[in-house]
Amino acid sequence: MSKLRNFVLAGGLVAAFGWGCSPQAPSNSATPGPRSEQLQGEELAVLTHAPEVPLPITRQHPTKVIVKLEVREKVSRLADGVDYTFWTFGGQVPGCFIRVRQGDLVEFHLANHPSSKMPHNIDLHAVTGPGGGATSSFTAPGHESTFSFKALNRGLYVYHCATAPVGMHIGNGMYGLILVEPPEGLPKVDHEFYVMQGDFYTKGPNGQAGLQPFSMQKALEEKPDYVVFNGSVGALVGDKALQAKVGETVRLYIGNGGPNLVSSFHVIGEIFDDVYPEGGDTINHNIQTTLIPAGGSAITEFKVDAPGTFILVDHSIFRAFNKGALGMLKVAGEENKELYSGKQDDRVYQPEGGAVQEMPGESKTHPGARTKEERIRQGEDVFKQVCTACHQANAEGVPNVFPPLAKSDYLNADPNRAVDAISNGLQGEITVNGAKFNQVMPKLALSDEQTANVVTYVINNFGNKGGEITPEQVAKRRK
Ligand code: HEC
Ligand SMILES: [Cu+2]
Repeated sequence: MSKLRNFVLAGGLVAAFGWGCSPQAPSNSATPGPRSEQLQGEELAVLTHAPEVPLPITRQHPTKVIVKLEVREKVSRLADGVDYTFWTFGGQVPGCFIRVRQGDLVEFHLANHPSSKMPHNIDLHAVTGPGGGATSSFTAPGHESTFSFKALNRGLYVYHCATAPVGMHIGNGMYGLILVEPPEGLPKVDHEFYVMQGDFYTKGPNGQAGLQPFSMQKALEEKPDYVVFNGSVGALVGDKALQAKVGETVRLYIGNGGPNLVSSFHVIGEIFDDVYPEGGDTINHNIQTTLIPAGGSAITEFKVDAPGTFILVDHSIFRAFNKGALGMLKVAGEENKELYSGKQDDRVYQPEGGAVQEMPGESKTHPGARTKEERIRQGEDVFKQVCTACHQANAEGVPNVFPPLAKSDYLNADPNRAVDAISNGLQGEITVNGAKFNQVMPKLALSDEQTANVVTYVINNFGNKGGEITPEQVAKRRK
């Protein structure tokens, strides 16, 4: 008999975990007995907040699993400076991860906190029965409902609220994942993580500060202002990034709550060795991008072979770089130059044997700036063509990923830092206006003239302190 179960029978877990999800699953040192498909005993499910996943089930028999999940309506951060009233299963978006074994009898308790304004319910896609539990679990604020279901089918399933207006309840964050593990369990891996995408519709446009109400109109038009992993912009970046070491195996349980968008889930610089498409049984191999339907899931597995930061995205790429669907997996360890060399060489490319080719008339349209004003004007073109891709058109950057050039204390301390960043690239930790960045800016192939112009443009705009950088200064610095 498992330690965990003894503990439950003594009433310990109920007191220890109550209604919340625990931040991390407790260690489970159960010794499995002989396998049986007879329902035996009962236990309280340990639920976790994303990105944690409860430990694999080592039980060799089905049991009665008691799940206690509490709905809370809660204001929290959607993006920097932007708050939102989330409706949650367990206090966070996505809802707590539930892990049961195929054949388990699940006794589900849904509580709706007295502070809620709305009734809520739950439709678990793992349920075989009308409404997936929805009608049996309709719960007014300050009430608790109970229903049971048998976990007949193995797989990774979405659960969500199905109270009218359904789209609004899901759109406010009411979704999560339940894994029904096969009796033999899943192959052992070093790390399991829980990542769930969702789209959000706010009254103000992306980035507008303050408490943003839900926009029914934008939701109807399927035009989200935010598309995020784990409930907010930046939930999986910086020191909240997923972590692993070179040589380890990683399993991602990925869900998509929608309410509207499907996700083209991709990890930049990684290939999924195995994918269980749509969370079912078949296994596909060597996958770059896997499609996750709204109200659907996928399991991906891969070994991390190279160190570095791997970016999780919805490859509908504006969602990643402009609406928030971006996370990180940081892999620590030794580089393997045979596997991935890094940049080996960079030289001037001169086609047609030597002289740099010029378009006729090009030298006339770019005569070189004679005044500071001309320099600023020409620098603006370079800025729009080159810098905005990362630092954004308003030079505000992207939190945790691209630092702001606007009012940048880092840049204003010495404008030559911009010249150096363009000439040599920039990487390693820097602090800009109090925020830490640890990313890579590639070196850019700009002439001395273009570099002088764009830096002069930047330091004379976006609230920066002014000044001028000339091509001569750039040339000298580059020597
Ligand atoms: C491919 C994306 C990318 C492009 C294009 C790019 N940068 Fe950067 N830049 C970065 C990243 C990432 C950092 C932060 C590097 C770090 O964390 O060490 C950065 C840092 C900087 C910094 C120092 C930090 C700050 O905010 O003051 C300056 C200055 C800068 N870039 C200027 C420019 C200029 C000017 C251009 C256009 C000519 C440009 N960058 C183009 C990605 C980019
Ligand atoms: Cu609801």
